[in-house]
Amino acid sequence: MHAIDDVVGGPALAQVRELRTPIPGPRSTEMLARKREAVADGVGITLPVFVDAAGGGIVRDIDGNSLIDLGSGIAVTSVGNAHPGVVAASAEQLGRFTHTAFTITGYEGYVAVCEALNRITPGDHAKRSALFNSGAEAVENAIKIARAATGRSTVVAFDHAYHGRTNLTMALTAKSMPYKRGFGPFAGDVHRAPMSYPFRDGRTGEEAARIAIERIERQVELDEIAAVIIEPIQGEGGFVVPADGFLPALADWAASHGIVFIADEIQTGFARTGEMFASTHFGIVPDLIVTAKGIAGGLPLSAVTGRAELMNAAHAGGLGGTYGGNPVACAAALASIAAFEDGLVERAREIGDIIRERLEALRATDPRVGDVRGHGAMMALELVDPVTGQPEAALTARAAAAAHAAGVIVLTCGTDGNVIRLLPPLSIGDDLLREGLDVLGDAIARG
Ligand code: PLZ
Repeated sequence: MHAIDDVVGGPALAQVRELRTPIPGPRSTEMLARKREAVADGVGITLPVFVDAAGGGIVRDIDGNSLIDLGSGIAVTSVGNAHPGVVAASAEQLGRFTHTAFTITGYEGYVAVCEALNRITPGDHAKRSALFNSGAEAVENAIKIARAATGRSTVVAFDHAYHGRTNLTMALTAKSMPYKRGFGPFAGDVHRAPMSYPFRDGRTGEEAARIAIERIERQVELDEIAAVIIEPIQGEGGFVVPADGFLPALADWAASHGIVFIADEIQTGFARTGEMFASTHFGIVPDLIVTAKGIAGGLPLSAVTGRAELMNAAHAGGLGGTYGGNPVACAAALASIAAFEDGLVERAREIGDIIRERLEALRATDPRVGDVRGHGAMMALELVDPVTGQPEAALTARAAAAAHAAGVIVLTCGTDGNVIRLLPPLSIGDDLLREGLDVLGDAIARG
């Protein structure tokens, strides 16, 4: 299986795009046939190559093709794939013990990750954290905590929202295909409010917030609302950046009615946007903040962090799970957080400047590039018909496919499937990043 070369991931992997075969190559094609016979069809693969090693800004497949990584999985390997510090800390922990169940016998790593999260998340109030495995599981727990703390049941989520694939988080997620169709009935007591989407609604943040609040207040009694949950910059829904003023107005309204304000920073957290957390861009301090993805350099870990009095509202034994806060994932998280604090926030801004300049140049010359938006290393462009303004999903899919064929991993998103998003690992070099952007530019131009 590792016949190509030495199997060296991380920064030791040669940082060059190189295609030795068409994408997918013969070995990946063979593997895809095995996948079809063994893996449920519901589990898709966007770019059907099988990976041999990854690191820096490169993903190398089993045919020896080296692809430029502009996805980081889905915003997960922000510190870099097989980051040396993460590998060393995880390996050291693996050699000591792999599991105890924190709720049976404790270990320091879990406590240290909670201490770190309490320290680095927005706000200097007293905080507590709890650890879980996936983003969806953490969202579920944030809602449990908000309900326990308020004695209320209703949750408000937004248009274009994505919060996961479990039953409650499917209810919170807006888009039907592919996430929800056929999988209902969904959890109740969820109401949806309009999102601020400046490119489409042209509204100020204050106007958009007023409309959202009016809509909520018509649907449900205020003293029944436990929480509002929102991604400060929406991920799967299209990298929608709300207009300035929207999030603060919403947070103020929530605070004045005893409603818990939950920021889902699963995709935006950990240096990704050029701040440690995206809430900071908008000047808000969430009551609860949900994290996952970038937290542990690729190992599964998620968290809920927030005001001590809310976090402590659930009765002893009310929060848990067999694997939550696995010791190896905690060791990886501590190493990742150390790396984020050692210059990666600044690096995300530099990456953002490079991407923005390139995407703005595309927009200046191609009227189909309707909008360029994002912060730091979380940037996107929205493709539209220049005459009608309608979403151009087919062009988006063609452009992404052309980039893939040329050896650049890009992801699409958006309720209408017409957004190309860029989420490079923060370990990518400038040259590789520029090359990836050039390939993407060509792919759009030819699309
Ligand atoms: N909240 C904001 O971005 C995960 C989903 C990929 P899990 N987004 C990627 C897919 O197609 O399943 C996500 C997110 C936000 C919650 C989640 C859910 O996190 O770790 O996938 O459960």
